Amino acid sequence: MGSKVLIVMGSDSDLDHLLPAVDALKELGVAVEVMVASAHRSPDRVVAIARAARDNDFGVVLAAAGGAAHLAGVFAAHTTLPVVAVPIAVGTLGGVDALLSSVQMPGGVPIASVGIGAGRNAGLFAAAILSSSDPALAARLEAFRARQAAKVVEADAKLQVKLAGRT
Ligand code: RP5
Repeated sequence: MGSKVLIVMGSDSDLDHLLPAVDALKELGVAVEVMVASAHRSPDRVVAIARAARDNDFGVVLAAAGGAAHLAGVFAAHTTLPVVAVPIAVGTLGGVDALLSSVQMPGGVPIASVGIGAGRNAGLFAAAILSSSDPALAARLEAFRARQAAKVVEADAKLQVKLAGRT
């Protein structure tokens, strides 16, 4: 299985929504590359990147686009790697258009999707996919989850102190 995550976005204007994915992957020691390629403005570029992705050692693709988002579906049509859509909120429909475009793929070439603008979750999910064939990454993901759980306990302890102070 490829070891890297490819983040492809329909426009450089999507970048801010994807930086949390980059940060999450770096935190987990996963190599990530980010590219701009638009399914409607640069269709040949999307096809070329998708067809080469497996040979370029990518194991998971995160495809971010807003509006009538079709980048993830088009990308998935040209690779058998798992593709996860990241619907971006742009324009009047607030990302619901991109979300529905992602989750309502007709049968045959499925993609997964995270929530609207959920870049960090997309990064964490990509790491989880890669961890199925990478024990060292699985261990780092376990440690990340443990740190996260500890923060919840810490928040609860602070809450109890605060509530105890109320009469
Ligand atoms: C989509 O259109 C892009 O992914 C972006 O979310 C949206 C707007 O793109 P720009 O007009 O900012 O380039 O294809």
